[in-house]
Order: sequence, then C-alpha cells, then structure tokens
Amino acid sequence: HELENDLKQAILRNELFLLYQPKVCLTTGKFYSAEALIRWRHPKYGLINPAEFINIAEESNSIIEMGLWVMSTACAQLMLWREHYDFRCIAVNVSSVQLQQTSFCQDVLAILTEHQCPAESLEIEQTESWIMDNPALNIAVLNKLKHIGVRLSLDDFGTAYSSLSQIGRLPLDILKIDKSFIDHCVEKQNDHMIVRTIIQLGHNLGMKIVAEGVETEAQRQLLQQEGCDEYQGYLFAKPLSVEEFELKLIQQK
Ligand code: G
Ligand code: G
Ligand code: NA
Ligand code: MN
Repeated sequence: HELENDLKQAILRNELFLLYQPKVCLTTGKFYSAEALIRWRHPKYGLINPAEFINIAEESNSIIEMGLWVMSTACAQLMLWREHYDFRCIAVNVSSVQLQQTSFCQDVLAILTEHQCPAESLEIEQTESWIMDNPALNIAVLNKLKHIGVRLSLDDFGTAYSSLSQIGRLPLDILKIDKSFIDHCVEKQNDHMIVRTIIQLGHNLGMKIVAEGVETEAQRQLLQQEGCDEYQGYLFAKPLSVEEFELKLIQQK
C-alpha cells in the first residue's frame, strides 16, 4: 500500500499536524480545554483526514509512533497555552492498538515528565469497543492509567457495545455523548430522553459529561438545561489551527 509506506515517513517529514477543538463549559460559556485532532498534509494528495489513514496506521503499526507524537505534541502545546492563558487541559484520541502496548503507561509517564505536564491535565479519549473486547485485561490498563493520574474519557458513548454491566466498573472521568444523539435531540423526544438519561447516568457514577457535535443554539440550550457539563461542536468552533485557537483564547481573556 502506497499510503502505508508514506505514513512511515510522515512524522520525520513533518507532514502531520494537530488541530484543536475547544471544549466549552456550559456554565460559563468559556473553554479551558480542547481535543487534539490529527491531520496529514500529504505531498501528493494534499490534506488527508484521520478517517482515511488511522486504519492503515493501525494495520501497519505506525499508529504507535504516531500516537506518541500526538501525545507529545499536544502536551507541549498545552504547556505553552497554560503559561499564557487561563487554559488547563488537553485531550488526545488513543487507538486501542496503542492502549494494548505493554509499554503504554511508561510511555505516557515519560511524555508527562518530558514536558513537566501535570497528569490531570492530560485526557485520554478511547472508545467502548476496545474495552469490551477484553474487559478484564483492558480495565487493568485503565486502572494503571488512573493511578498515574491522567483523565480517562469514553468517546462516542452509546454507539458501540454500551454495556451497562461494565460501565459502572470502568474508572472513567468523562463520558462523551455521541453526535448521533445530539443531532436530533431538539426535535425528537426520544433522543432528548436518551441525552437526559446519559447525563444522569454519568453524573450518578461521578463522571463529567461532554456533548459532541453541537451545531445549533437550541441544542446548546437543551444541554445546558439538562445539566451537561461541556460541549464541542461547530456552533462554538470547528477544529482550529494553533493560530486560530490562540485568537479564540485572546478573545475570551
Ligand atoms: O477530526 P475528525 O472528525 O476528522 O476525526 C475523525 C476520526 O479520527 C475521529 O474518530 C477521531 O477520534 C479520530 N482521530 C482524530 N485524531 C486522532 C488521533 O490523533 N489519533 C487517533 N487514534 N484517532 C484520531
Ligand atoms: O470520534 P471523535 O468524536 O473523536 O471525532 C470527532 C470528529 O467530529 C472530528 O473529526 C471533528 O472534526 C468532528 N466534529 C466536531 N464537531 C463537529 C460538529 O459540530 N459537526 C460535525 N459534523 N462534525 C464535528
Ligand atoms: Na475523540
Ligand atoms: Mn467522539
């Protein structure tokens, strides 16, 4: 595969970069954290989205090096922003392939140490499916990460296994309500009730709730009324370049 070979060179050639999407507090209307989202500027094919290359990276194991690069770059950026703005936390998406590496926890610790980044300022986003593939083993990994002190969040909640028998056993800090529930939560009573119930479930288990893909003011108001903690989405900002993100930070100073 052509892309597979190119991907191996992409980090060295500086072709990967991160965009940052604000996570907005529904109480204050301000953002103190962001999710880092990877992009690839391919010399021949131009901008490639992760949907098109994460699978290839996972199959060819480049995801390991790429994932470490993402975490390290995001931590470096976080520490710069913490210095100059009221900004606290960065979230990265981590592939199950990487989470299953025996060295993963040590790698996380090394990156935190290198950047002198407080563990609680790094959030690790993961999907349900990898946890449920082998709950006993993977919950042990999560517990080790929890011990380091990083924050753990469950991405796209409600779309995969949604195993209610497991959710209470996971050492999670944050549940992210998938965009598919947010899309129609204003017009469809059932989706509204699902959103309400996820928020209550998460809160009852001591978790913070983040809504994804919020595009309208009506959705934002509904989430605020239901007590959701934070939201992400085009309503506030799409994933932004470093320069665009800093403009937003300056605007809310
Ligand atoms: O940013 P965008 O909507 O294009 O992201 C598409 C998908 O790629 C999402 O599922 C997102 O979680 C995933 N993704 C984005 N950045 C990263 C990354 O740095 N690492 C991994 N493993 N997945 C990512
Ligand atoms: O799987 P994950 O939740 O990490 O993916 C996040 C993806 O959702 C990113 O690719 C990001 O670009 C996209 N995204 C973020 N906010 C919105 C939004 O309001 N609308 C749409 N359509 N996509 C969004
Ligand atoms: Na994510
Ligand atoms: Mn998500």
